[in-house]
Amino acid sequence: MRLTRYFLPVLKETPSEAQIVSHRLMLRAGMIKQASAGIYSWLPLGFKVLRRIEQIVHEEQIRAGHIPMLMPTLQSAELWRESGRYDDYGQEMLRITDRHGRDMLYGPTNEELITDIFRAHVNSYKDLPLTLYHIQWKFRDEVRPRFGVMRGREFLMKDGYNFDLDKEAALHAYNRHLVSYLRSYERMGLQAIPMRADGGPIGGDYTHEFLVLAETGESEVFYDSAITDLKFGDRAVDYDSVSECQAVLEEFTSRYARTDETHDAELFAAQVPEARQKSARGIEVGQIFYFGTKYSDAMGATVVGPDGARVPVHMGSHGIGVSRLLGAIIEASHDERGIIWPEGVTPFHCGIVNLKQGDAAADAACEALYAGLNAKGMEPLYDDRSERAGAKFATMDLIGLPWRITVGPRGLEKGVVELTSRRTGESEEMTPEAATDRLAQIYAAH
Ligand code: P5A
Repeated sequence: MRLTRYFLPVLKETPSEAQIVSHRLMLRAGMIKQASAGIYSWLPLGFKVLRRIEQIVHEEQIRAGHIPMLMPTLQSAELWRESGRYDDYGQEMLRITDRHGRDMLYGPTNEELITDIFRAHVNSYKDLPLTLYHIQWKFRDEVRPRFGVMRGREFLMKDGYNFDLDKEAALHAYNRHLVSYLRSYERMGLQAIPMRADGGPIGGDYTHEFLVLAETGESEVFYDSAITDLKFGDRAVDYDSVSECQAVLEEFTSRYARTDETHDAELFAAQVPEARQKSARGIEVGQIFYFGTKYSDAMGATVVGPDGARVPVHMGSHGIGVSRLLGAIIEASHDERGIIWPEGVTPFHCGIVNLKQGDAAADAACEALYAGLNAKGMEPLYDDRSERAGAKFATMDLIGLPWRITVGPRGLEKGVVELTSRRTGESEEMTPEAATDRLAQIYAAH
């Protein structure tokens, strides 16, 4: 993409309404624009990152054997009356009446809708296990929407639902989700720690939240600091293997890590050596639940079991806060100049800065680099504006592309350009071909 043809409305001023750094930087970098309280338009740069995060979530869900689909945002109140949640959900649910006087709602989550699909089409235990998921907009009329996309009213969530014959099989689905979530967050450059939490309006008392530690997080958390040494890495886990998934769950959840909802000070003191007792704040980027037959009992979702009798299915649901993740990643990865995108989610693979737009050699070298990077499957953002070098660098630093190639007449006389890491600030001179190859190598790992 050439910057002169792109739509990147960066702001010079720091927006006063934004209290936390991710919100400020998303506004300044022209990624989002507030449409109304807690509701945002995704401008091209923000939309690109959102799509990259979605793509990682899709790939990892499909790898785990979960099946993508799409349910609507608007739902009928009838199903929610069946489960009993229409009244329970309270003010957070946006209720709508259509022209025929029918009660509708903008879905805050989809347990009812998916259970209705299941009961209409699945009849036998032979069709289990089954896990369906989608990535769809949700609406929760939060009392205090704040921090930009972090606590929105309209937000994008990946929500998955497992249907299993018994508790044991459903717990395997739970573990499978835990493994796939660990992989997904690490691909986004994040460490998200599973912590024992509370079921809230979704239900069930077996649930973990995934938290990214950050001072601006809304949750208070207590944990054994040894947990922060755990890495999922690139290990291969067989998602069909009960023991392999169970082993990962045990490795990542056996140490004390809880949100304030389930924190037990006595247990914390007894289990964790004092030097490793940490309390901090965290951003909840996902949550997994096992709630057994809560919805299948209420809505009559049964299957014919192996002995011919009908039994209610065991269920769980599993969510990732896709739009919130942009905020969480920025909170975890920025400096005073702007965002620093991890390679896994960056909107463009690198920036090309032309120090002397209009200089024949510099322009030609930038064009050749641009074509070469594209030919290797990368997407560069070429700053081809007639701006001062300082302004070009400031824009690149603000929008946070992990790599920048700087092209100027002086370097070109020696046949070199400069490759700079946004994270370390280190620069290296090399030929344009070498820079392209180096980036191709870096991105092959992502
Ligand atoms: C699990 C999937 C559920 O709704 N039902 C379907 C279950 N869980 S949850 O924990 O309530 O939400 C899942 C994730 O969505 C994100 N999230 C939000 N993101 C932005 N703004 C909000 N107002 C908001 N509310 C929830 C969180 O990341 C949460 O973990």
